[in-house]
Amino acid sequence: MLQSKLNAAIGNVQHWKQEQSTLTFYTDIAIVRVRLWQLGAWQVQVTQQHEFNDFTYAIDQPFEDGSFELEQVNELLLLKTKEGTLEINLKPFRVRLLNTSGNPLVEEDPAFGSSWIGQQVFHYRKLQPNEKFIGLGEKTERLNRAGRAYTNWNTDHFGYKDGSDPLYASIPFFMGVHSNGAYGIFYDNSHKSEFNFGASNNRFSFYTAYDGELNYYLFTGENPLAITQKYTALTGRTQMPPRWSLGLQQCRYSYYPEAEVRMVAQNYRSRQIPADVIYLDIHYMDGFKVFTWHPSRFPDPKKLMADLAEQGFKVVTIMDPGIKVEDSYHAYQSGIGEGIFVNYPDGTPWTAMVWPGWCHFPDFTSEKGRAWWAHNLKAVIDAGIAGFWTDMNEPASWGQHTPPLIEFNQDGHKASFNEAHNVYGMQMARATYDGNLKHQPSKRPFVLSRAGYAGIQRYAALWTGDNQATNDHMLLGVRMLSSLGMSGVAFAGMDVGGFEGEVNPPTYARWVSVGTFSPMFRIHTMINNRDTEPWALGETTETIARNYINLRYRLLSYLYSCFYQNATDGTPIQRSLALEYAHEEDIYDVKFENQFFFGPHLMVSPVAAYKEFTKVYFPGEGSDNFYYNLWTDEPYLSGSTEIVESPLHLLPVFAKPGAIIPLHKSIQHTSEDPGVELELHIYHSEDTTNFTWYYDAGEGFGYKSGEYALREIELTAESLSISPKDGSYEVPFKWVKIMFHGFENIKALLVNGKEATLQPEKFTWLAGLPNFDPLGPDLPVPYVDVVTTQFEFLNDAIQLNWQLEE
Ligand code: NBV
Repeated sequence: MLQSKLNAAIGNVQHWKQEQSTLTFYTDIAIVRVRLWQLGAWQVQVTQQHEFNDFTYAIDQPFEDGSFELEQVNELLLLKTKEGTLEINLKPFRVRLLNTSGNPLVEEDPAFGSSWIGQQVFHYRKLQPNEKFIGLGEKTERLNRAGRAYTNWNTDHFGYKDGSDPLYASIPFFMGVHSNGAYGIFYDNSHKSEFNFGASNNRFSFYTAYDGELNYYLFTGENPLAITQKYTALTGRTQMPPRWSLGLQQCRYSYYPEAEVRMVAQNYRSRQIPADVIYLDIHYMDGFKVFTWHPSRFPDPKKLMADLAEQGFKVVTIMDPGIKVEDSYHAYQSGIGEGIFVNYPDGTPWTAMVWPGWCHFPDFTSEKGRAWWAHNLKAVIDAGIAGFWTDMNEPASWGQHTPPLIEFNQDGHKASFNEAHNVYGMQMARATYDGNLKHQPSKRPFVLSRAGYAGIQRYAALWTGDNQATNDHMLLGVRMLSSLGMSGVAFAGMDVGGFEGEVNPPTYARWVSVGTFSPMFRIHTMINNRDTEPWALGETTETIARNYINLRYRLLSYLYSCFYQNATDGTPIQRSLALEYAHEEDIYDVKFENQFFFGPHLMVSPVAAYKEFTKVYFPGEGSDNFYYNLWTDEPYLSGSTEIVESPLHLLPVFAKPGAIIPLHKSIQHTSEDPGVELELHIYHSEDTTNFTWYYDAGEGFGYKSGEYALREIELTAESLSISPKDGSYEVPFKWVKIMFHGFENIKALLVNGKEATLQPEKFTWLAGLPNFDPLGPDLPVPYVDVVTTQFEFLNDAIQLNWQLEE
């Protein structure tokens, strides 16, 4: 292998060959393999070794050939598909991806292309005019990453700031957008890598990995959403989570002893604030040793879990990877006995300091290590624990400078720390996921991980780590969740209320409102901080929090349907406006970049607690349709910018034109009966819109053999159709009530061909706020005037038609 101190360019193609649909190029100093995956990705793999490294944790499916037409024009190869052309220049070797009109979407820098400095590989891409860069998973800063650079190296970053980098998870996938269209690139290499989007230069953007192959996948599609869908076809999608994990989750560092846990549960129920999950942070363990219980704090875990289950609570426990070096500790003994720890090259285990003291670390990259972990989970699951929270799995240890010579099995492909580091956390999550399936095969696993790599979404949800209790952090968290969503990790949340620092009541109230519209909704705070349960910050805060949490529960079937969509095609739950409106410049503006869609039909404009007014951009330039303020039904034209009121109790949320939003009654937890009535809120649009409503048992795998209920809903300005029920699941809802918003003077309503009547109704999304402070401001909750019609929710097709008066 050639190794140069200076830049060594890939050079010219000396010869090339085609075997079926795989092209292999032999350049002056490298070998390149180009192939098309049927799911719609070009894979370009570049090595200076004799063989390609096909081992990856990111992808868990076999390669299937896609088809393309090959044409050679002198030194150019054109690989054509119906989505565009991959153009390969032979002298020197250069790749360009062209759209269907022949314009470049992404092209290697003509001068530098792919090259090396020593072991470090580089990929230089020409900057396109006004190119925007989005994605890259859990990264701080702006929606548009142009002009910035980032490092991928999973890092425990307590109290990080906007601008801190790297954080806990590495997802080397981003998308580029410019006037020729959108493309995505996933660089599958777990070594430390860097992404430079035109930082400190105006000539190119580039990627570099400190070692390993240049192995990238190129995607294109009509918009970034279509690209995210393809990226998740490659790296996998989150399966249907248990419904309870979509309810409110309450955490703190740490609830103990068990009386405190009971008190939290009791408070939720007596105050009628819905919640499903309580977390146990590290103090539940004996000396912070995983798989143990603190004897006096939690003397009878089984009984505690059983009692909490009676109240409708699930318990999730934290799991840290470090296993204490202690002769009498069973996990240490069996870990040593079975040889599952990460070792130095001389065969002695690597030892580092974490919570329990000196620890060894299971090698989660070995089947043996994962099986050992999964086996040990049994006792915890038997105690009634419903889910697992894998923390510190970057892996973190005091000092954070692990000697890189330690060795990992990497499923038979031995790796140093440099290569295994970024996948370690994901493999811990995988071991935990597999252990759950093994010990309770009829339950859907819930794993929440801090660290991750591309593909983590197959095993775990992510949360954004140790944030700070400020408005800015709340908004930063929103951007991070939107970025994670477009990078494949749809099931994600942030510490609501903030982890580091003391939250003030208004910030907390606003954060709970925002958390209501996050894919995962978990309140958490740091040890020694003030309490941050919804009742701990005063009555006004409690009432606002209750209002939004109730709304979260009313929206559960909507949210659950969004998770179904995500499991089916990778569409994120929380969606940056860039996914569908990438070419509208305003969405990247600092004023609007935090806005997101919650599912297909709600748009949220998160705003700092102290702001009573905010500017909102309504995407959809050129359309005559209106968004509707969720609380007031006030209309706003697509493509416009408006100032909207945002008092503390009213987070700006809007129904999209043509929104279809199912609601059921609020419940105290997800195993409670949601009642017999489904409300369907529909909003006027001149265009046809759709929603796939999905429901099932919320637990288990019956849905995989048909035990689900799926209804395709289609709305036009003058009709609503609901497809016959698909699937065998009997939903609790016997009645459906349609609530019309923004339809002017409906007449001649027919339900399944029969004349039906409309009832006027005053509707409110939020309950009223009692005025606790006689001198304080009144907080009125708006009511909207709607007309409604109600009928039986039959399994057959349902068709509504009406006319609108001119
Ligand atoms: O286990 C304690 C915390 C946990 O609460 C937090 O959510 C993690 O991100 N953990 C980190 C360990 C250290 C916190 C200073």
